[in-house]
Amino acid sequence: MGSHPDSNLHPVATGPAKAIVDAHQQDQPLKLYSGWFCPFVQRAWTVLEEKKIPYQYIEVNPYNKPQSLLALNPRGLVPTLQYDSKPLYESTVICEFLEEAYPDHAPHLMPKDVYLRAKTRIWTDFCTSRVIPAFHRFLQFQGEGEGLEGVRGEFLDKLKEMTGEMDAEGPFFFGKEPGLIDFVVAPWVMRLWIFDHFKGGLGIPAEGQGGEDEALWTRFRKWTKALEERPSIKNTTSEREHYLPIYQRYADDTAQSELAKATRTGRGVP
Ligand SMILES: N[C@@H](CCC(=O)N[C@@H](CS)C(=O)NCC(=O)O)C(=O)O
Repeated sequence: MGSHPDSNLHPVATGPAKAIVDAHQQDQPLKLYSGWFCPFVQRAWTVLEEKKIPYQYIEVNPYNKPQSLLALNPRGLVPTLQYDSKPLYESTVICEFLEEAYPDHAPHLMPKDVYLRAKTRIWTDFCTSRVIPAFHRFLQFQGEGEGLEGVRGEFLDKLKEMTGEMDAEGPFFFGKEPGLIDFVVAPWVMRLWIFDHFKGGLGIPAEGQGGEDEALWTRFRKWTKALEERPSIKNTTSEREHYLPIYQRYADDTAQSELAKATRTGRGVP
């Protein structure tokens, strides 16, 4: 485990996320075992921040698993939560749990409307089973030309499909206020810049150039802007330079087999 390439990743949160980490070092009954770089962590972390739930932030490297993490979660994944001395894991489960366990903490992120609650779960699953895999197929694709356009197009299709489900006005997925679905997808939206860095651009048409998809891309931009400006999301994000070496390995093809293995065993990769 110590030999995993990411066991050497930057050890701590930086930039805006550092201030939040520093402010959550005090002992609390609720503990978040976290990796600053992990998008699955960011789902749970933004929900804790949104709801101003008291928690203690504990940085661990899940590629160099400390006993304290393994004792709570034998698979050693982050995020892992310690609640009342009991362990909890799986980011989407944690998000729903926080919503239910702290009913007095506003904002309420699960819609009141039962249909929108169901829709939250459908698009949460779509994010996990469609958007994230397409994100990685695009990032890992080697070469240029038609093949690259193919994986890029496939990823953009997933974003378009999801955008088509949003409230027409927004700016958030279901309207004026953000909900759980926004925080479930936001970590990958916050990482879209890596495609500019590694793949010559994400490829979303410039304003006015979207043809028949212009309205969809306008709506998508409105959504991403609202996410990027949301303090809970902005302030749980670290400096770009420290994410780069992690994504570099996927973009360089050196992490193909890790991704395949992680996918087979139901784990995620950053
Ligand atoms: N399905 C999990 C995925 C969490 C996950 O895979 N986290 C990664 C870091 S981004 C991890 O802990 N990896 C350690 C490992 O694969 O051993 C969730 O949603 O919480």
